[in-house]
Amino acid sequence: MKRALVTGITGQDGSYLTEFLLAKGYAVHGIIRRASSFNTDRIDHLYEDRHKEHVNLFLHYGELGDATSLRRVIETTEPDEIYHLGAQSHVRVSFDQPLYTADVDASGTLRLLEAVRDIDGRTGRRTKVYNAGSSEMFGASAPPQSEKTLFYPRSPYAVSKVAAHWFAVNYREAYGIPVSNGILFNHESPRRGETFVSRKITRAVGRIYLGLQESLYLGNLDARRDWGFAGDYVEAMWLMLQQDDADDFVVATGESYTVREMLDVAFGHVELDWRDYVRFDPRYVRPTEVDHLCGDASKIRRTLGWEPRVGFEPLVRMMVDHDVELARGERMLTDHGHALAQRGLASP
Ligand code: NAP
Ligand code: F7E
Repeated sequence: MKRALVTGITGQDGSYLTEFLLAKGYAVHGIIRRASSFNTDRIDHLYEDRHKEHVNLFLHYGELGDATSLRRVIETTEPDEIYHLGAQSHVRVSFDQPLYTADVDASGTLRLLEAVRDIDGRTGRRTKVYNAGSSEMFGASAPPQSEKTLFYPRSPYAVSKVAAHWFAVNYREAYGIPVSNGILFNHESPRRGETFVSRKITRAVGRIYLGLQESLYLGNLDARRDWGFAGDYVEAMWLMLQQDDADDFVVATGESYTVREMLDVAFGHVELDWRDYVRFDPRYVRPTEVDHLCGDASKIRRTLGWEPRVGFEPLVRMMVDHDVELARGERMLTDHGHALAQRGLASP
């Protein structure tokens, strides 16, 4: 049985990847952060009591800022494959917390690679590593963006991801660690964090449709993104680690749409006109924006046979359907006198 270790297992991608790996027969170990409230919602449906006989999912406390915990978890779990997904992943927030973002996203990746370098050097193991890179690294470089496109990062998040990318390349070349960089374009799902624009929109559509919210405040509606489905993208991560030689790959659909077009599809799905509800709030505009990302994923299509299955419109409709159901549940609660959680409304 292969063993995988996943950093960021409680995130959107961590949850889809864990489902995928468990279905392939892996034992999956995940690193979670201690929090004052439960932060395992996205993987609760996969978790089994450790005391049962056949358990394949194990959680360990750790932190990307804490090299000792990373090292200890890698030493005790002896993974064949590490999927490094943990990060402060919000671009807007990275302008508010640049040092923290750099520490977790850039230095955190380096801490992980250092642990692998030492442990593999001592034991003779050959641990494969996937590093979660981002299309944000291309930033101001014109589309279509491929593995050959120059990085021109436009936020502390993107700069940190560029550093992590080059740390990974350097550790591959210097120490022979088989680390692959995935350069993934935006990917969304009903499990997407509620402060990213797609989910912020679809949550609002559900609540507006059910009479729980009056308006939706957004920033720049002209930004274009190449939006795919997270469930498709975790397969690409796994495919990269099934190769003998580590390499870097762009993962994208090859189509891009504006935030405005996403509003058309999302509100249109419940027959509402977004112009009646969407308002502008300059708080959501970034000091430096990334205007247009559209990926050229021909390398991974050609060499690993990966294809996206879910297109833009079905993706947005899937998310709206999910969030209308969620809002129905909230509506029932408010009808019975419970207060509605407002946290989604104060989002970056
Ligand atoms: P996400 O939902 O924000 O999940 C991030 C994960 O990282 C969570 O499990 C989070 O834990 C964990 N984490 C954050 N800070 C940490 C720290 N200091 N120590 C340990 N763990 C920490 O992100 P995602 O959408 O799944 O993305 C996965 C990875 O791909 C990230 O590296 C992201 O930057 C990158 N990426 C994402 C996209 C995309 O469109 N989704 C595109 C390109 C690249 P908590 O649950 O406790 O917060
Ligand atoms: O913004 C615009 C915003 O926050 C998309 C992360 O997963 O993908 C993600 O980063 C666009 C931007 O994603 C609001 O200005 C307008 O142009 O959903 P987002 P992102 O910044 O592209 C990349 C690939 C990652 O690697 C990241 O980890 O939408 N926008 N109004 C808004 N964005 C937000 N969040 N909120 C707004 O109100």
